[in-house]
Amino acid sequence: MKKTALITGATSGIGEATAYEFAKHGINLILCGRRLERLNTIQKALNRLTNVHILNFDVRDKAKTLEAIESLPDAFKNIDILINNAGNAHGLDTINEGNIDDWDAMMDINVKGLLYVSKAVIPQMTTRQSGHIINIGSSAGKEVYPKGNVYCASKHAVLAITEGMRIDLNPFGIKVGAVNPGFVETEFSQVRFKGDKIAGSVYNGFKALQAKDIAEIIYFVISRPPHVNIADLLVFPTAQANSTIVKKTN
Ligand code: NDP
Ligand code: 8X3
Repeated sequence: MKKTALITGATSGIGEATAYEFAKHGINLILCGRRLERLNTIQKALNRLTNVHILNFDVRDKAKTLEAIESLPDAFKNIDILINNAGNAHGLDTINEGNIDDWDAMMDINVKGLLYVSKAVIPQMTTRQSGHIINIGSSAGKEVYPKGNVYCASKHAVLAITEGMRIDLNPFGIKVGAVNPGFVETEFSQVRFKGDKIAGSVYNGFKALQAKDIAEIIYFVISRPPHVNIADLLVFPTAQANSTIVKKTN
């Protein structure tokens, strides 16, 4: 039987690429995000390959998140795979210069939003005693880099939540894991730097990971046999050694 996956942050970058990768493999898709036009475009493109339902909500809005997932039509109600991907960095500042609204955004989206979506999906997985949850963490969840403070904290929280989920959902046979990328060339830096031209230079001088690279890894993780759970996966571009060391050509 065809599986159904819910992907948050499916309107760009890693989430969008994962939607394309899953569609290629015939997985039914529930695609989420705030930018409705993009959801419509992606749905149109992928409908040829699989069944696609879109949910348009902001993960910061607890009530809307629960309501949206509750509203799923019967054909999409049983979610086998949850990809908690929605998230971003907002700003790159020292803790003394950081912006409180940026801090709120990162904690509200990357941490609380992930929890709200999980809260809406987990009960049906525990009832069915099956399911697979992948949280998109980051290398920033493994180490703290200068000016990364709150973004790194949010991604450390994602990893702690992932471990907690794996423990608590273990009796129900639910797989839980994290995929933690280093630099991936998406809209991430446009968002972090609020459209400033510096965003365009983040990936200069080396070959960053592409969203498709991560999507293929996520598909690999979800396509392992039932007894195999990839609990935690860290992936860098070859040029990157850690959060601060990158071999550049210029
Ligand atoms: P993008 O900016 O390209 O994608 C972010 C996605 O998150 C968009 O689809 C966006 O959709 C969604 N999103 C953001 N805020 C909200 C919100 N409030 N409610 C609902 N959806 C939201 O970045 P990436 O693809 O790179 O990021 C995806 C994940 O990967 C993030 O969790 C990020 O932290 C993580 N990551 C990224 C790395 C990188 O270098 N790019 C490296 C390591 C981890 P919309 O705006 O339409 O709502
Ligand atoms: C994104 C990777 O190093 O830009 O999570 O924070 S980094």
